Amino acid sequence: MTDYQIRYGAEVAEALRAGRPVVACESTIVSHGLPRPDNLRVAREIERAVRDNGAVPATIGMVAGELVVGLDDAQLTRLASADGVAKLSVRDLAVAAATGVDGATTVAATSAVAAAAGIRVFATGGLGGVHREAAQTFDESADLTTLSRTPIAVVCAGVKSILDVGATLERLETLGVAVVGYRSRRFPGFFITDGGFDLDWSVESPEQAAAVLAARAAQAVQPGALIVANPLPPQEQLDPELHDRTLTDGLARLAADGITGKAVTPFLLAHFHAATEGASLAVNVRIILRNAALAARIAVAAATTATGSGR
Ligand code: PSU
Ligand code: MN
Repeated sequence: MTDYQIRYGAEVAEALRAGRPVVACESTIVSHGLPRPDNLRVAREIERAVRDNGAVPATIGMVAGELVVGLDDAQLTRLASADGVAKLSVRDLAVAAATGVDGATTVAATSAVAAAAGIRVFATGGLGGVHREAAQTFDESADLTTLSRTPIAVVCAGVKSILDVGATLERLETLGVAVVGYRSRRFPGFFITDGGFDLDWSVESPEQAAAVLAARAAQAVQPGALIVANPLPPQEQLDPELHDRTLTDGLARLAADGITGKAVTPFLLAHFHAATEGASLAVNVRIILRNAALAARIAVAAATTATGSGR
């Protein structure tokens, strides 16, 4: 039935051949990170934001065992609506293909597949990271180790405070993953503008982010990703007091319900959406659309740079 090769959407294949800007988009936020039915609408809006800023969107996911770069609308609808869509990290990709399932790709899997496809920029919401009980549970997202060996720019709004933010930044340092703020030297906390930690570096424009990618490629020394942390403007963040209350409550429920492993992140995301009665959803959508727009502008700048240098 299949040779297990990556399948490309027609528009994405053409754009990659021509060296036009392409932005990878993640499907786990659609299948597991956002509530239905808003998730499908948001998935389409993400693609629209990429297009409006001059790049071609390539949403990545698995449909009946086929790994697709550039899902079409029917495939996107299926991953947003079907029951039992698997959450796929890198290690799951081959098993899921061989068993023919539907799956959504995490930041780790989306980055790895996008880089293999020759895509240099990826837009998402928040990264996975070090969980709060990691010293006991060893629960650290494979996003971190994957980003240490995957050459791609990931535009995100930092990590949610459901994680241990400080430990996540320490691990990113250890793993050799570059982190720059977008017009900020503070690491964002997803729903909240300031996650509580300083960054060593910032970039001031999409062109400067693209210059980092060009330098990285020319030096050919650092194997890993560039994280571009794009904070929400303070007036658009979730009310910090509501945020803290919801977090405390969510962590208590997690413990009470005995939720562990890969179910932790989706559980806490669903808790936020329910407990804030839509306030966190509106903020979440705003974050993703801003990241998609910035990623597209970086991809455009990177394509221009690459053309200019004759590569
Ligand atoms: N953080 C968010 N929203 C998300 C995720 C993380 O704010 O949707 C998803 C991403 O797909 C990320 C994954 O790669 O959760 C991390 O899951 P885990 O902690 O099980 O590695
Ligand atoms: Mn985990």
